[in-house]
Amino acid sequence: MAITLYHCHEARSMRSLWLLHELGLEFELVVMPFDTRALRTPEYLAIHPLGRVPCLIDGGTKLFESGAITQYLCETYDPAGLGRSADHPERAEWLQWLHYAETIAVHGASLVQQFIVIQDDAQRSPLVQKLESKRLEKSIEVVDTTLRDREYLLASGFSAVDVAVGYSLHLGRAWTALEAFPRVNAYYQRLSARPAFQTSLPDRGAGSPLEGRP
Ligand SMILES: N[C@@H](CCC(=O)N[C@@H](CS)C(=O)NCC(=O)O)C(=O)O
Repeated sequence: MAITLYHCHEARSMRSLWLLHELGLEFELVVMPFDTRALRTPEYLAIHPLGRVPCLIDGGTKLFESGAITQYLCETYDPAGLGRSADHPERAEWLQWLHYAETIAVHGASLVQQFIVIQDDAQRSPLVQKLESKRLEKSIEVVDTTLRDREYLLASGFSAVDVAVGYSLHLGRAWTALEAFPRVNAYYQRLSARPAFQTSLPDRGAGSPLEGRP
């Protein structure tokens, strides 16, 4: 069955792209500019009702929400590998981290809005910037504590939730230095060295909103 992923460079859809590469699946990639003029066309709104990314089409199945896409891809194409089935002892933890990835990312996304999307200085809010930065740091601290006794989020090793949270750290590091969290920093280095992660990054100058950030 043909898989298509709608993606903007270094957006939440990077989770789905990175996972598709980890799973070694064949797919068509549709890269869209991170720009409402491209994302809110009637054609794309018919695919994703909010005009956001990611959206995945797999034959007759159409899915948005990166967490749902992670779970769907694991359950459909890799039940015993990067996912954790309903009867697996690590299932609850796997689900927790899958969704915790968004807890981290919403703060990064809010900072993207504050520093990149809002272009008029007068419209930016130093208070929101301060609050969101602090909440981002706190959410990363939880990952740092978890990594005290393990290399990946699950004790059994690398799984799809490292892709989900790994993307959130990739986004978060644009706004807060991961060096302040030594275990998270080492974890991010391990994740970002993976060929599937590297393949999911845009070429320089390809127009990512994070371009020019650390
Ligand atoms: N919770 C959703 C978030 C989707 C989302 O907001 N994506 C952002 C990119 S990171 C987007 O498409 N923004 C474009 C816009 O809001 O115009 C997910 O994980 O898929």
